[in-house]
Amino acid sequence: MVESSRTFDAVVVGAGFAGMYMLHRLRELGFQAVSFERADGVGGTWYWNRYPGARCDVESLEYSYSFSAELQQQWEWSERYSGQPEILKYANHVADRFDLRKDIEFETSVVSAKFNEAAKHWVVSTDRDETVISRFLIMATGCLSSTNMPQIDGIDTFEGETYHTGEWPHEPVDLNGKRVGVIGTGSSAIQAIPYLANEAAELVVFQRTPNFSIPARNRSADPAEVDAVKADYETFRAVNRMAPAAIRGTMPGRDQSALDVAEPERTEELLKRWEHGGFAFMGAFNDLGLNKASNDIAAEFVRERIRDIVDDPEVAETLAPHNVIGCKRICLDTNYFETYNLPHVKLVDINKDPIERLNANGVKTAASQYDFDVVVFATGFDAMTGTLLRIDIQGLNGQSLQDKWAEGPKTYLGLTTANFPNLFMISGPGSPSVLTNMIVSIEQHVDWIAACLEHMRANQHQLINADANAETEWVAYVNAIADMTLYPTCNSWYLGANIPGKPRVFMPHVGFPNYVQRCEEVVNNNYQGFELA
Ligand code: N01
Repeated sequence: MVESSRTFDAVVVGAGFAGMYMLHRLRELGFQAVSFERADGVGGTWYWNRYPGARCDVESLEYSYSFSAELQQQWEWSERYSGQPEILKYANHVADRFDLRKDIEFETSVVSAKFNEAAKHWVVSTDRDETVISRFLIMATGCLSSTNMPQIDGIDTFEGETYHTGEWPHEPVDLNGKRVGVIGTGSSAIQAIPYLANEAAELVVFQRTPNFSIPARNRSADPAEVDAVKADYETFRAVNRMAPAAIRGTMPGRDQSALDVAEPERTEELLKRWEHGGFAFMGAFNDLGLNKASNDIAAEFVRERIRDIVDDPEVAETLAPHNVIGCKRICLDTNYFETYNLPHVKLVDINKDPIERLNANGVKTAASQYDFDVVVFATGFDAMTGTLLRIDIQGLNGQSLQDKWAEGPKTYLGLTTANFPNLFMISGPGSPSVLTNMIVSIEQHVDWIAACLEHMRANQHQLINADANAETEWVAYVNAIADMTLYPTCNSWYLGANIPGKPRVFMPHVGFPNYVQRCEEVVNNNYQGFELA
């Protein structure tokens, strides 16, 4: 390992939307910063997730940076929900516009970061055989950036092509006339399957858990709507930040329980939102995420729609989810359920006919052999902690993050973790992150970190460290809020339930406005819960 003489105020790990904005803010404030990025381009999630049909589930006018008035005025989105290529183009535009590339080192992965107590700095090592020194270490590593490959016997024996949706190749994948198998039916699969079915000669989907999906109703951007938003973008953003998920559509449409609205009005409201498309469906009433009886009404409404759409009643029943709607992140689709009416598309319920193994020709289930040219793993991510724990991060007394988080992530505000001084996480576990519009959460975290660094500089503090008690209370608080909702009732990746052996802890903080208020209170109380030295 080459000891570099390079010294920074801050190392930012990652150059996705979080890393890029962090770098921009640090430079604005006059800090010497570098970003290390494992990809050969910016964009993070939107760099890697190039599977056919990849599209954002938050509307374009909301899913964009707000920090630059000129940027948000000048950039034109072409659709209601942006597709991956357009979002990646936007990320590249931002990198160029703010001249970020000169401080981003691409194709460079951070492999370890060790805190030197005597020198009060981080020693950061990369896979380029270099170590650099930095006062601050800022993890902008993303929540869904470590893919999950299922532990299925014989995966390596399959002689066809395999792809993971989260690491889709950059060059086009030709599926024309091929027999394609898809494992998984989460958001990625639900978006990809209609596109894969368009090309493939045969498509077989292996489903473990059916998922709720609402039509996205994507369309071209409406110039009148764009003009109206741009006429007062600040107010538009401010209103969105007040919504529970920092997404306009998640604001309850009426402040009433589904149980307090009589038929036919109740169904009409759900139908109106189904027709409108998107997350607004879950805002129909004020308690769909809180009250099981209300939730059942919305869930049954969606099951009815699936029965309407899917011709074969048996297939419709297999596709109809029976868990709590919204307990896993709700999916938005374009023609997902319709795809199962195509004669060359088949659904296999692996609860009834389990996958035994992959072999040279394809997938062997208990009852059948399915031969494929291509198998697509749409099997998700080791979410929120996966990437952080793949880096050997050591804090005070050489304690590793892996050891500290062996029973689940422990953070204060989802921004810091006790005994890892001067380390910040952007959208870390314990913050709203994945339950929100990620860009809004990212901007809030970056601004909080930037203000903290300024405060430290102004007051000549060298170290910030979360107090262990404040952290314990925070973890309990995050779980207590989650327990007031229906979130913990299913096997979601929010709980780590998708990864065998991962501790089962609800990781994100439910609610954005209440979280922002807590962060502001901490600052106003002179960084309550932190030791500043
Ligand atoms: O991953 P997932 P994803 N055998 O974990 C199945 C965001 N996102 O990539 O549910 C068989 O949701 C697994 O089954 P089960 C969004 O936040 C956003 O689809 O665990 N099957 C499930 O069906 C989303 O929530 C957008 O029983 C196995 C699937 O694989 C998150 O990314 C688009 C299995 C994984 O689903 C993750 O979505 C795409 C096994 N061994 C993604 N292991 C938008 O913005 C796993 N599965 C629209």
